[in-house]
Amino acid sequence: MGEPGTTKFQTDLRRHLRQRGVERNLIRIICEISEASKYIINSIRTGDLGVAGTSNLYGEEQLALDVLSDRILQKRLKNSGVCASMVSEENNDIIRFECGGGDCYSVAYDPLDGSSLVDVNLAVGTIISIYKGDNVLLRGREQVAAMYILYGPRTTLVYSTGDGVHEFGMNQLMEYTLVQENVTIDGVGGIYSPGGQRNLYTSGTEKYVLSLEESGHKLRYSGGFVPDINQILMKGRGIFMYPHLKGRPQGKLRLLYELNPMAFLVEQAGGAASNGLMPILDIEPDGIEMCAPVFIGCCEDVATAEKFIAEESV
Ligand code: AFP
Repeated sequence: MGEPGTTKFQTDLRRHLRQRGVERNLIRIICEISEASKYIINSIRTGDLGVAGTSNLYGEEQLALDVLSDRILQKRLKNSGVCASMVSEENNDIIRFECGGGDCYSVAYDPLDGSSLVDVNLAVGTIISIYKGDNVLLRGREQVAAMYILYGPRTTLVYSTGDGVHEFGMNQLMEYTLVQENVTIDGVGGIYSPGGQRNLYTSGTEKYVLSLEESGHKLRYSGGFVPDINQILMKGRGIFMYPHLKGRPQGKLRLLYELNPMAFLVEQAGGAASNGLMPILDIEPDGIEMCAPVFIGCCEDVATAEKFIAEESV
């Protein structure tokens, strides 16, 4: 709850982080990112929807919004004075900054995940992974915080610093105020989000999806990782997958800026995240561009996925 005399709905992000005893410089990083999101919102609503004429390290064509969102975040992190290094889906290299006294942090981020959905007015998001020190090429288990901002009908911010998952909504003054604490994934069933081309699914994944449908799971897939994961977190049940595909054994989603932060949040909420064989958070990254298959959501559904994948490899 908030301090006496205030309801928890008046608890803003900075106050909440202080109440939870988060380290001062980590509060600074998280609040800088929340401020950056206000400029990203404006660029989504008014910005150029065209291409930037460049491509990212995956060879994917960049949109002007990708580049603009990346620049907004990069500037904020650099000016924070407590960011030692950062890596973005939109850049080819790790960028290093001079870091002042005190604790420093490193950030891996996807500035505008799902940006190709903006021109059809679907929800998109910013995904953030934070490590202590000057290295981001670490297992996801080493993260000290993860967060995302979801630009949908409402703008919401969800974060965890390892002490539960907490949701904030943006009010009319563009401030983030607490909506709910300790979001949990404790149900079974509900929805399933099957990413990737179905005709490229391996036999184990295909059997798994059929089992989900037979158990009454409803298909919910927007093509945006942030809204699709947010739906599972806020409903407290369900499973998202972007599996290994025939001809694409590592799937599509990026370990550093998409899978690790979401796996951190989902595990903090009592769920699970696996590449089909092992927890996402235990994967040793071999480079900033590393991708991995993913099954993420309620523990039971993830365990069932691993069983079908194990049987397929026999
Ligand atoms: P973009 O950021 O290139 O739009 O990709 C979004 C994404 O990385 C993730 O948000 C979705 O879950 C996934 O791609 C959707 O991929 P498919 O379009 O292949 O289903």
